[in-house]
Amino acid sequence: MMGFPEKFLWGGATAANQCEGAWNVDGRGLANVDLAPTGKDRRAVLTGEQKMLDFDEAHYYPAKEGIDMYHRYKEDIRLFGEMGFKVYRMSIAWTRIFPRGDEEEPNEQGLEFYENLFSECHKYGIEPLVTISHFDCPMHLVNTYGGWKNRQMISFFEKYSRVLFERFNGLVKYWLTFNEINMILHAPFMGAGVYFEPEDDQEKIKYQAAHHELVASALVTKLAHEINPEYQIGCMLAGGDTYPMTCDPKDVWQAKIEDRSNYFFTDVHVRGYYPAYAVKELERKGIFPETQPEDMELLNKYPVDFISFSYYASRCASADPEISKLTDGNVLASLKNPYLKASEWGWQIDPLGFRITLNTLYDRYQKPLFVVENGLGALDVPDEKGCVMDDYRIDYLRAHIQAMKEAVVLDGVDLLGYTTWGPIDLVSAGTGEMSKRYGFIYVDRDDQGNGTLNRSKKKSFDWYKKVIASNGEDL
Ligand code: P53
Repeated sequence: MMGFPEKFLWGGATAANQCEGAWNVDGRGLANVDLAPTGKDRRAVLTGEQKMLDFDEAHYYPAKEGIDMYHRYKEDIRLFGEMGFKVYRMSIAWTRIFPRGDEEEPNEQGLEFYENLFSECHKYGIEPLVTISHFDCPMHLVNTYGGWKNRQMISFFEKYSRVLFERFNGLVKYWLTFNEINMILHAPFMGAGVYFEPEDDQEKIKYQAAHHELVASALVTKLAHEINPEYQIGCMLAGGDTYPMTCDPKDVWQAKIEDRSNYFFTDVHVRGYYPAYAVKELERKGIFPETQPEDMELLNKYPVDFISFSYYASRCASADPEISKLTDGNVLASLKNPYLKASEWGWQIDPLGFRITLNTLYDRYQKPLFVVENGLGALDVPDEKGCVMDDYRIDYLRAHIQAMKEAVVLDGVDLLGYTTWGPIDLVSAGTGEMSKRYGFIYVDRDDQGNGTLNRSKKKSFDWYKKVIASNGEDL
């Protein structure tokens, strides 16, 4: 079997709020995700059901210091270079560039930080892949405008994106607009800086906010191509196909409905219009978003260049309300699939589901795909020599890379690259824990913020290096 394309982009992916720290350094402003604590209240904050407008004494906020990558990025990128990364997916903290979000002029210190970081990548031949908003929105825009439920966000985002496209021209080629845009339906404070009042029609607000993000994405896709026609702009979906729990047609239909709630976002991003099923459903429920005359034309004329997505697990759906109650309590709930094993955090391990998802996306759109997150969150315990022997992580990744290879080689899926999630341990988005680790590089820090922050290689470090060096042949 032939292998991956010669120019296949291997690498890893992180997000600003989960690793940079330095939350108030060099002019950075406060962001929504800074206010997500660890512990039992995190979920309600991320979903917008519990208001957290400032830090309080009762909670610990892991994003404030992250893994201090702001001060240690040179060491971290050197290690990525040592593994042979061709691409590094990262995100820009909006609040480093526009600390409040509605200023006229950007913060020069923030721009310099990323300029230096990109130059550091290029020293090692690493191409940056930049997420413009990874669960990230200035708190000033949340407090003053209500986050993405307000249409004015489109122009703040446009201004922010313009600054990035102009300043980093020549340093960056690949951009993603919104990380996991479909997560807005599950965690709208995280995805869109939106929280709710008791009387709110939550569904309506979520789709309104989603509409604003989709229009903003099309608008900056247009802008990017005007500034540099070589720019490649992608959307980003929290991926993973939904299986029916049984072959009862009711379960099959339920799985389709749940898949559509996700693929709605890529349908708009890629095809450039609201799909019929969404128009009908939103109208039926009386929650079709308010639009301006130019919106539909923008969506239509400026679709994305490629589709990126995360894949950790497949999902399961049932039409039986009793069974449907038995979800696992993650931000993204799913039923237990009896055929699959799960991670320590209950995420179901399904490499064939990865091949299936790659095929679904390619069948549906025939556009280039980019896998920008995949990996195993696990409890790593260093042995007596201080080394993490993470064979379980190697097993997970090996099986997923094998499935991805089958999608490329046997099924003909056009795939640009693959970045594992968290090549260096970082703060978990879902739980805020450090102990849910994904890295090839161990970071000495615990869930309470103790530890030296020292970096060390796990067993998987040399394994991934070998995978890249052999272009995915030596697994
Ligand atoms: P953590 C839920 C379901 C799928 C992907 O997640 C998700 C989430 C949010 O928890 O998020 C993505 O850290 C996201 C990353 C995140 C990663 O998956 O909860 O883009 O920011 O860290 C893994 O284990």
